[in-house]
Amino acid sequence: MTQALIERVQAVIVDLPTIRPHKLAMHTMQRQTLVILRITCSDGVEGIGEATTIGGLAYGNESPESMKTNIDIHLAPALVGMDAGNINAAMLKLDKIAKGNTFAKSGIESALLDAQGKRLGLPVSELLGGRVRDSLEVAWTLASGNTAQDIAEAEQMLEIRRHRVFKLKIGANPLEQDLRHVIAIKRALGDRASVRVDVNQYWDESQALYACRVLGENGVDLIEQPIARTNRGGQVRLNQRSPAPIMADESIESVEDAFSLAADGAASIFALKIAKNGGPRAVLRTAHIAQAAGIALYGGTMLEGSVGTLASAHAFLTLNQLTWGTELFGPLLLTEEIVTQAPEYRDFQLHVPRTPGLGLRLDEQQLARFARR
Ligand code: MUC
Ligand code: MG
Repeated sequence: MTQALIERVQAVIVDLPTIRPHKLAMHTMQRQTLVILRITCSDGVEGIGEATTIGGLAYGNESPESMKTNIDIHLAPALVGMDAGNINAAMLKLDKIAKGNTFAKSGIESALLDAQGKRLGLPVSELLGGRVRDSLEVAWTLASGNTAQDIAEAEQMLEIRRHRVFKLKIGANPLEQDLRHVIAIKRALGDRASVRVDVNQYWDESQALYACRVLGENGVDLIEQPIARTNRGGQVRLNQRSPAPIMADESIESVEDAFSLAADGAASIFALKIAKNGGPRAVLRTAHIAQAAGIALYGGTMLEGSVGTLASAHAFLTLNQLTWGTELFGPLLLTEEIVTQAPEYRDFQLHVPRTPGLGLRLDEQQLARFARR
């Protein structure tokens, strides 16, 4: 096979409406903004990827606009002319010229994997060593901000067999109000569903010590990122005392963070996100650290659209133990698609076909319609 070179790297900002406002502690989403990567290669193959965050700069330290600027000005020129099939060399070069920027790098790594998969006729999961499953359990986030509406939404998801695991976004309201909200939802759903919470760092340690006990005693299965990522001592103490397991999310901003969290014993579950690590290959390095440390795994999301969701899914399909399932529901939060065939959700799972690359094609009309001008 002749060598294919990277000819062009494009980043397109796309704004898509959501099915309802999505309330997180730090931000209420009225829409989602995706950064779609297109990498054109000299053999005519195009790889697609996605670099997506939540709420501009409210969640992570890259915004859609900064990702596009950094890709256009720094990352794309460094890649042009490189061997498109040597993903190691390409990502090492990006690590050399750009510190951090894991969201942008994740979109690029995904697009290079998609291109190589298409070139070789292999799904990305097979490029990553081979899948050990074809589908993934998918949780749904209840985040309407209203207890009765959240219960009705959960009942509907159970009824249509789309989700039986629910994550509740809390932290912004007074503590007792949030606790009442969670307990009411858990009581309504009972043993028919797993109920978990994500505090997005909004409690201090004193609140978390109390709240984790109350939630654990009321049947909540998992507590995600209760306190600030910077309070490592507090995370270690909570991990020892909470009756419900503690999951690290924002605490992991890199593979190195994952290592030091594991070394400190600061969480018993890791939320894996391609964006926080620098791509589908990078996230597996975090997964391997967790596995070696006896930390359980959960397939997280930055609420990506279909491209980023499938890039994550291909990586997660290669993991033997995914004890806590995934939350790869991003496309279902959006009212519009930018790929020709939407990912398939049925029987509580996301089903990932064995088509080459990520297995997706961009819908050019939809992309043009929603691309930011
Ligand atoms: C987060 O913090 O986990 C994941 C699901 C959701 O609703 O928000 C995200 C972000
Ligand atoms: Mg989270």
